[in-house]
Amino acid sequence: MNGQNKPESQNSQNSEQNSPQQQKKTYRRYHHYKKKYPSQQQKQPAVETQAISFKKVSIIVPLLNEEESLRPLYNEIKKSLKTVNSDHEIIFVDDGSTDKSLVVIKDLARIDNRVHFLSFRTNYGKSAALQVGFKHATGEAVITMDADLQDDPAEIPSLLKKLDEGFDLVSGWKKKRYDPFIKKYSSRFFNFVTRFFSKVKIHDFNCGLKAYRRHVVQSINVYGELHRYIPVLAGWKGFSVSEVVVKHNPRRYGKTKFGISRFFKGFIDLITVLFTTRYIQRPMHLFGFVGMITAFAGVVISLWLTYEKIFFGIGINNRPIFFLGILLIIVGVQFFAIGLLGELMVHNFQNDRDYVIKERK
Ligand SMILES: Nc1nc2c(ncn2[C@@H]2O[C@H](COP(=O)(O)OP(=O)(O)O)[C@@H](O)[C@H]2O)c(=O)[nH]1
Ligand SMILES: [Mg+2]
Repeated sequence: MNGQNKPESQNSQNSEQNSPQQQKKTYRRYHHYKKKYPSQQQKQPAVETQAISFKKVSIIVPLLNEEESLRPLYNEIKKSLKTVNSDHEIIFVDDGSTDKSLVVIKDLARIDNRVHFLSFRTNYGKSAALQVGFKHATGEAVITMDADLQDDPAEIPSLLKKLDEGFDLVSGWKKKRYDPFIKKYSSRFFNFVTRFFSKVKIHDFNCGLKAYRRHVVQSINVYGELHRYIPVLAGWKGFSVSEVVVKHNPRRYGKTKFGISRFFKGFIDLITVLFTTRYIQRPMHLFGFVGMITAFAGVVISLWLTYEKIFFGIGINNRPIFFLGILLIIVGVQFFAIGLLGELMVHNFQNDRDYVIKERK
């Protein structure tokens, strides 16, 4: 019955609309409406686009079991990217998720050909996911962000703007954080120590939200859990690093993937970073220096004991400091030897891959 009524009503509508009288009415109604609500359309300006000199921006999202967040994240990224005048691609790197994350990503990739994804067979870690994402990025600017909506996609334009000022890396700074108490404060401590040792002057090293020029991500090597120290790796290669304050949100879905082990791993990684970036080319400067100081202290102690023995006849063999002297000499020589071995290895593996060339003719 409905089916029969429908065409009738449509017909009557059509005939009414087509009549000149009706057309006039509609016209008047429209103008009446416009007069009554004159600013309706002006109030919602067309989305203002920001002029950015990057032709294409790659958004890299490493993720592990974030099925609920992915769709809202995608929508928010898209919304945010409408405000910049660059083309874009979104690369999801699924790190062996065991929930429906991959299904969601595949769905998104089907409806949007700017969405790409890589899926690992098993969990290799966030650094590995970032590294592989970096390798596949084709944009001149690369943005990384967490998948859990704690990083706000609305900040993308401001990161790009800062990057466009001429910096090589712009890190987000979660000035007001929505994380558990212990994490907030331990993170502050980590950041302080890292800033002190690395001399890279930013506040938040491990913010998921970062923007890079592509040559930066192509010349750094992120593995293990070194993603926490990317600004250090970049800073020490001579890239300019800056930061902008970004909005941080509490986790909306799921739970954090980094437990208490992050604190221990974080410290060990800091040592690795200090070591591999600062001393890898000159191990003798570290080991040789420590070895020399240690051995020198041992020699001073031994000479002093010898002097006392010769001139004052004080026995050596039952004095505890005698053993300390010997120990210091042995340990010092060992440090020295490690430094020498390190130098030999550096000498053998020397290549020019680690030097980042800025310009050439
Ligand atoms: N690729 C990859 N991403 C991960 C892994 N663990 C966490 N993530 C992602 O890294 C981001 C931050 O992780 P999260 O657990 O929220 O850490 P938190 O915010 O520091 O507590 C999220 O997008 C996670 O999905 C992992 O093992 N591999
Ligand atoms: Mg998080």
